[in-house]
Amino acid sequence: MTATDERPPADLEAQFDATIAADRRIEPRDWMPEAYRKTLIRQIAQHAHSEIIGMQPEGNWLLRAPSLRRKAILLAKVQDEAGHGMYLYAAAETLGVDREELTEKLIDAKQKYSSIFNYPTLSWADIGVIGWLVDGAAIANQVPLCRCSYGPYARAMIRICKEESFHQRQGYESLLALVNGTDAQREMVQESVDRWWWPSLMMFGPADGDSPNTRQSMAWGIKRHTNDELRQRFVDMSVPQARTLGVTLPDPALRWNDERQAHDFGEPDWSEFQAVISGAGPANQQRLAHRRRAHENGAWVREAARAYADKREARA
Ligand code: BYC
Repeated sequence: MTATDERPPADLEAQFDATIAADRRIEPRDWMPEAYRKTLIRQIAQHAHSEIIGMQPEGNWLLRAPSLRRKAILLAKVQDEAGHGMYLYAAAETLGVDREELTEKLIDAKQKYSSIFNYPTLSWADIGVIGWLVDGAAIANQVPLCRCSYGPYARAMIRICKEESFHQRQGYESLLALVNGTDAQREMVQESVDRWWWPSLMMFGPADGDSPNTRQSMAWGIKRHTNDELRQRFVDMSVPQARTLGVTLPDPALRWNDERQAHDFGEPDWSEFQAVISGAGPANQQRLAHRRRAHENGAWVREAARAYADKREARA
């Protein structure tokens, strides 16, 4: 019996169901339904691609960071994102795909990556705001994934979340420095928040009523909360942080609802979200072209590594 057999003996299916019901982890050696495996590959690959493409908007400011200290921090963060991509591709490989195949799908635009990385980084404040809002949203979304039912993904997420937490703090700290600076610096932060707030809310995915995958992913213990639940958590978390920074979140509908003990907020522009995830966002073409070029430029490294591995194997 292999992991991909269509009709498992009833006991294997029962064992899988019992593992999920008891909130234990499914491991690569365990039988799993094909649809569970495919859902995980889809989500983990999309997540890995996001980490790798996510290096581009921040990498854009490496040569223009305002001080050596800021440059060193940003460099470390961008390198961390590469590491996250690697952990995640490794987790996907335990499901029987290889990263070469996943990379091909990314550069052929056959697999998605997070919508957020299709927006340009236009000012230095964007780097702080990405740390605060984008990494903040990433944490809200990813902490529950540490309890995902698939063991290798859950374990990768524990490590990633620790690093994301540092990323979020460095972003916030960098914004604190700017808002305590000149008027021009404060304006730069506000202008950046105005651009990144709504795309950050979209990171959580479509509204629950329009999310085809949530119900099944929650039944399998892959997702632990719906997209709207996590979006709400993120809004509630961000409002007091915005107050401390002295910035305004660009949503006239945003207000505390005493009855719900949560903030009410406006609706993201879902047509913009659909355009961005279908390849028509402001930087989609540029991001994929850059990734494609990097892949082609790295061909000699892959060839050399392969030749070296073959040589070692022949010697052994
Ligand atoms: N962008 O049924 P739904 C990071 C797609 S990296 C693009 O709700 P699901 C970071 C979705 O894939 C951030 N596509 O889907 C890195 C589906 O399309 P397909 C990445 C999106 O999977 C560097 C369709 O819309 N984080 O944090 O149940 C620096 C319907 O959606 C998006 C992860 O990947 C989107 N925003 O829920 C800083 C976390 N949203 O595949 C930070 C792991 C939805 O059917 N992933 N789609 O063609 C998840 O938690 C879930 O996959 C999502 C979507 C909540 C994103």
